[in-house]
Formats: sequence, C-alpha cells, structure tokens
Amino acid sequence: MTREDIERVLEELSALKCKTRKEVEEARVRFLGKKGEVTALFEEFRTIDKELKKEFGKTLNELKQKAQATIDSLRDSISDDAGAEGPAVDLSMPGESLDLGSRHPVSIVREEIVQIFRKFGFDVAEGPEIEDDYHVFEALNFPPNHPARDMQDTFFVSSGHPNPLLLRTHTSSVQVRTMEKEDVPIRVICPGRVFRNEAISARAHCIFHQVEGLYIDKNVSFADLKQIILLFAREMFGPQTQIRMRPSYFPFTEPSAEVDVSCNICHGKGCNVCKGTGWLEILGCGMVDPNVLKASGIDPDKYSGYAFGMGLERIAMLKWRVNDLRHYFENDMKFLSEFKTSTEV
Ligand code: 2U9
Repeated sequence: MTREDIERVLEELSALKCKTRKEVEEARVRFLGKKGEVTALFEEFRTIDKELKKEFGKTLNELKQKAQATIDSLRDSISDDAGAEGPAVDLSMPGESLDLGSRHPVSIVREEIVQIFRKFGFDVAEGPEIEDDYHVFEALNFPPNHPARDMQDTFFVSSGHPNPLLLRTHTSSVQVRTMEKEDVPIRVICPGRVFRNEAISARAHCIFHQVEGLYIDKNVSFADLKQIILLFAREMFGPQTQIRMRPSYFPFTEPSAEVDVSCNICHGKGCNVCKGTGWLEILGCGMVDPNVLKASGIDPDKYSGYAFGMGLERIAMLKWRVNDLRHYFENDMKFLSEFKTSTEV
C-alpha cells in the first residue's frame, strides 16, 4: 500500500457523479462493497507491518468516512422519481380528489350584477357598515319622524346624540359619500351588507345584501333609467325578458317605481313562483330627489340623476327557486355545495 493508492481512490471519489439511485448503489459497491476499492485497502492494511500501520491507519479511516459521506450525499441529491425501478411515484395512479369549496349564492349573484353594470360603465364603491344618521337618513331626505329612524326598525350603535351611529339600513349612504367626494358625472354601483331590525322569517332577515346604483349627469331622464333597467334585466334573466314599472314611493327618489320582470318559468302564463301573475318584483328605482342632490352639494337645476336598489337574496331566490331566505344564512354544507359555477365543476 502506498500514499498514491489512497490519493487515487480519493480523486475517484471526488469525480464521482450519479444520476439515478441505481448508479449510487453501483458506486457504493465499487468503493465500499465486499470487493470494493476501499475495502481492498483495509484488507491490505491487515498485512502490512507495524510501522506502516501507524502511517496509514488514520488516513485510511478518513478515506472510508469520505467514501460513505460521498455516497450518502449523492443518494440525497437524487429526486424520488429517478429511482432504480423507474419513478417512485406511480403517475398512472388516479389522483387524490380535493374537495373544492363553492361560492356562496349571494356572492355569485353580486358578482354577476357587478359585472353587468361594469359593462355599462359603472364604477364600484364601498363604504362603512356602521354609519351615522346623516349619511343613512338625513342626506337622503328622510323626515325627522320617519319610522326607519325608530329603534323598532334600525339597529343603533349609539344614541342620545344629534347624529347617532347605526348599522346602515341600505347602501345609499355609500352613494351619498360618493357624491360628497367625487365630481359630476357620477356613475356608481354599491354592493354591500345592510341591517334592519326585523323578525327573521322565510321572507325577511335582519341582515341582507343589496346592490344600489346611482347615475348623475346633465339631462339624465326617466327614459335613461328605464332603458338601463331593461338592459340589466335582459343580461341577468335572458334576452326575452320584459319589464314593467309600477309607481311607488321612496323619500330619496321622485318619481319612484317598483320594477317587475316577466316570469321566466311560465313566460307570463302564471305559475306558483309568480303566484299566477306572470311577473316577479326585482328592484326599486326612481329619479334622485332634488333635496338629495342639494344636500350633497350638487345643483339640481343643472344636474339630474336616477337611482335603483335591489336585494341580492331576493334575486338569488328567484334565480335558484329557493323558497326560504334563511337557507342563505345557515351555512348548511348540503345547501351551499349545490352552487357550483362552471369554473369549479
Ligand atoms: C341616493 C339616492 C337615491 C336607491 C334606491 C330603491 C329605490 C329600492 C330597495 C330594493 C329592495 C331596497 O333591498 S331592498 O329592500 N331599494 O327600492 N333604492 S331607489 O336610491 C338612492 C340611493 C342613493 C344618493
């Protein structure tokens, strides 16, 4: 045994390269196997005389450690799918199915409505759920003793203050804030959660969701309002959809109307969904009252506008023929998993 013998094996180890686990195993046998190069040097070591044993003992041990470490590190660096018998993962096995969640029906409807109005050039605005009396009632032309301002109808957060805090009863407050901030023309829709102090039943809940819209510019007319509602209804409920408007009253619009769409189940013949009328109520709307424009610093002699509002749970009930509003709030997985959109399959 010579020092050169040991150095040659060290050099071979340093130059060692393996691509598969099979090659690593071959290298292990070549150096550390029963007839391997390092093992052979140890065999030879047993036969050399004492003086040489002193000289080579430590170096030979270091060589063995180096060989083991090199083989280990080569084995670690090889990925699982480069094994001796082909990939460690059987790619032909059926995949593990992941339980995908689904979107809440109210979110699906909100997104659909927002997309339609975006196409018509409306921006989306959001605002606080805890509001003050001014932005929810005062600026919207609610008289001081209107029932909505009563504890019976609205959840108050603070009281005994001229401008108490409350949970907004509609998202109209967001439009008021938009009018305060932005210059005319304004074309905005406001989706959001609203709160009313109501007994919970199949048709009413104390929390629900709205999308409201507002358009203010020069010469905005009721004809513009009727046309945007017709276009919306046809995008939302299909191109054959008809609308009808019935006179109504809201403090913030004059004139005001409630809008029905033709029942897309019986096509006007009358069924149990439309209760035999052929029509389904979907939203309220009107021309913004001049007092509302004035309160937010917009001159009603120069500008006019229309506004509309709809309840999302109601639209979702019509779309999926759900007959009890409470389903939307109970988070029953059986109910929620019914609402898969095409992208979720
Ligand atoms: C401003 C001016 C006017 C928003 C409007 C309605 C008519 C309406 C209801 C539908 C069902 C509420 O969810 S619901 O109970 N909404 O009928 N909302 S006009 O009018 C506005 C809003 C903001 C500054």
